[in-house]
Amino acid sequence: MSTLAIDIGGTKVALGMVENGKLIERTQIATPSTIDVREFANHILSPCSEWLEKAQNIGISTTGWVKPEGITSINPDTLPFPQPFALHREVERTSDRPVAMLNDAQAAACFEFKSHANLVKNMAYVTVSTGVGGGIIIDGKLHKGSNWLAGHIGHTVIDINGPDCGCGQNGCVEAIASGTAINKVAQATINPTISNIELFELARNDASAMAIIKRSAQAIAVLCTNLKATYDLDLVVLGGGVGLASHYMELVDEYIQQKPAAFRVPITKASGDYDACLLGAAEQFSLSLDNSNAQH
Ligand code: BMX
Ligand code: ZN
Repeated sequence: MSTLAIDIGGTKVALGMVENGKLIERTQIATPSTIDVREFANHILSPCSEWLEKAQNIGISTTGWVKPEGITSINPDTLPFPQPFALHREVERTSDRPVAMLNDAQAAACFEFKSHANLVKNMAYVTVSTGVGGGIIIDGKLHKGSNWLAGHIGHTVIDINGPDCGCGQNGCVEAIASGTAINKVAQATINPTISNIELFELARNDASAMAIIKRSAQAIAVLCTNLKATYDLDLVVLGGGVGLASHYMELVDEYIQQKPAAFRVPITKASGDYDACLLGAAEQFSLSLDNSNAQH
């Protein structure tokens, strides 16, 4: 089976051809700034017209709260979708292919679970990227909640006096640990033009740069122990540009190990690496997981 996979993030859109669970072609573009659904769909499909001809179906994973009627922003600072943004319907109309759509981290959780299914039943995928997202697997199934919101762990509050979050709360994990949050602190305290890649390089021998990264890692460790206390997880799988950055997961693990034993949870890097969400987009057409309620 050939699936055109599309992963929409706050910063970039990744596109790929997935055949029998393997990514055989891949490209990426900057996330379009248009809020017109037709323009958005045309823009993201334009680099892959050849792949589209071969694809039997299209799987989309996207930042945002994905409900049957479309995408809504929880944090419009990550990506301001007008609501509801019925991208799946528009892509279906333009491409004449079946389309399934899920939240990015929920999709990645489904993909990552496949590699661990023999050993674990309860697992969370946590992405630390533009925002902080999550997907939760309980008893081998994606936990969706009553209305597909489940997994928006970036918006659990860990500091009641913490910084404002675009979701309307303050002290959310996302407002402290995300790539956007790290960058905000770095711009204010180190150098107004530093990128997160440069910040990680600088942190090798600069204590103030390292302190910014450590604060993020500590917040993610608190998130992981909170998830352990809530769901008694067997495993947390970490992904995203920040989550996969050099030594970041090791830092998170150091903080987890400082917690009482009952709340410690094993943590590992995403087997799909930076493409876990993209592979998760295609995974919606796999029959191996009960995911039949994805938005079609
Ligand atoms: C935000 C939220 C989540 C998403 C997470 C990670 C929006 C637009 N997005 O918390 O739905 O899963 O960011 O998204 O409200 P990413 O863009 O960083 O991958
Ligand atoms: Zn929030």
